Amino acid sequence: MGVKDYLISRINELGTIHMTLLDPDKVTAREFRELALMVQEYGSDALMVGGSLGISEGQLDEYLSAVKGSLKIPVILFPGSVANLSKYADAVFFLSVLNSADPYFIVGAQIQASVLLIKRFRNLEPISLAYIIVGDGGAVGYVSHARPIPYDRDDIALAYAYAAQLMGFDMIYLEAGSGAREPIRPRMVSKVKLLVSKPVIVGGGIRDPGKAAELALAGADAIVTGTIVEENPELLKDIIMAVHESGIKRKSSLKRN
Ligand code: 1GP
Repeated sequence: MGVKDYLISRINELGTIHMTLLDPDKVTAREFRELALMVQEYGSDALMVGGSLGISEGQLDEYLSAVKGSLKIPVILFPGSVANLSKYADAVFFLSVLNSADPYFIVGAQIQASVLLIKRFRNLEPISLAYIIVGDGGAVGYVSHARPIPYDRDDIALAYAYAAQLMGFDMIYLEAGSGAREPIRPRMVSKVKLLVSKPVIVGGGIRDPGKAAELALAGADAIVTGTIVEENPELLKDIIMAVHESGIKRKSSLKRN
């Protein structure tokens, strides 16, 4: 089974899945391996690898080759630039920053990356992703020249998400930015989910189980956490549990109605 199909089947099974984002630039190769094995043990459903401020291909290869073979969960690249590809990953989020003001981040980098995917990284499964930046936006918002959607403008987020679905993206990511002071609001997630059928991933600034549960109950198909794994692994365990429990709760209440 491909990675996209795996993610969709986990979402169908659990209601909401959890993915951990690790930034190789913030940890050593050894820490990376330990953290990757730990999040798998805690029940995270996939490992995303990337960062907005530069990782070299050599560094990615070094870090990923050290975990290849020991991980059962898929490794999905979450590239901040075209240099962030590695043959040691299973898939790549082929992302377009839909609300960037610079066409390079919407389609320019993707053209460069697709040449690399055709010529050098044929084993990497591309999963197309509409990346929509909201609120704080964090480093990724700054670097990709995004015009972040205000936290309370559900209507604008909805317009972007529906456009993304019509354009044929596999998945939609509502991103508040790594370390955001406030995560995406549950109301925005539930409105988007009412309209779109593609999986909706939510991330940025989620650092407690309560918030993660609210977002899962609002309909998020996947919750991403990054920073917390470095800061408080025990809390990450509780977040993963809260995501899965709330996802299953939402799923069973949908079945009843
Ligand atoms: C960033 O959404 C992710 O792309 C993770 O954000 O580091 O705030 O968990 P955090």
